[in-house]
Amino acid sequence: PLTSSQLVAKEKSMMDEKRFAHCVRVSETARTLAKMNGYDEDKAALAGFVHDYAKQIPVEEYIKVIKEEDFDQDLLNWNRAIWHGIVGSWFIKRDLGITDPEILTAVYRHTTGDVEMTTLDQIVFVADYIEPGRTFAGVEEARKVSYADLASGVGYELAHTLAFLAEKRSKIYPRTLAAYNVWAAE
Ligand code: DGI
Ligand code: FE
Ligand code: FE
Ligand code: FE
Repeated sequence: PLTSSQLVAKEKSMMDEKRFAHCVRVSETARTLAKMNGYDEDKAALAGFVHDYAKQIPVEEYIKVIKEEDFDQDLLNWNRAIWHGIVGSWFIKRDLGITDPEILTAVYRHTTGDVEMTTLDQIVFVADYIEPGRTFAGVEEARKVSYADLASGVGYELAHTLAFLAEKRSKIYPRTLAAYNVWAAE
């Protein structure tokens, strides 16, 4: 395993400064949410820090890994927005030596959500959405809802992400839709 300064240096080498600053803010927000929800703060902070580790890995490298490793080949029909969580957790294990399944699963699920989400999954999913650098319409409401009740924050985020994607006529990943049905639909 890497020392923490090696881990920070490796992550920094993988992304531009804006993305790195986002990861730091998600880490801090995840720590706050962990404190409020009785979860291990250091673990939440680490999961938040690494959640977008793989966001800027080249598309060709993703395609190679999806083809050569044990991934659902349907992933080839998607893009980095979907890959960087699902395949990103594989890169994090390989490059950062993080093996804690709770952290890897939280990264795996951080973009789409899932039908089942642990407390850490919810923390990373919500922290990514409400970190202080986010400025989209509705983010203040998302913060209010999420700090009042974490699971309600997950529902708010899924409902609004789905509406945002549908408005653009983007393809909805089936797991995003399944998560919406569990966490957001009445
Ligand atoms: O990596 P970030 O930008 O910090 O945030 P993210 O990983 O939560 O989301 C990245 C993008 O993925 C965001 O613009 C919304 C999009 N996304 C989430 N679910 C789906 C999706 N895009 C498509 N096409 N389909 C989905 O189901
Ligand atoms: Fe992400
Ligand atoms: Fe997210
Ligand atoms: Fe993110």
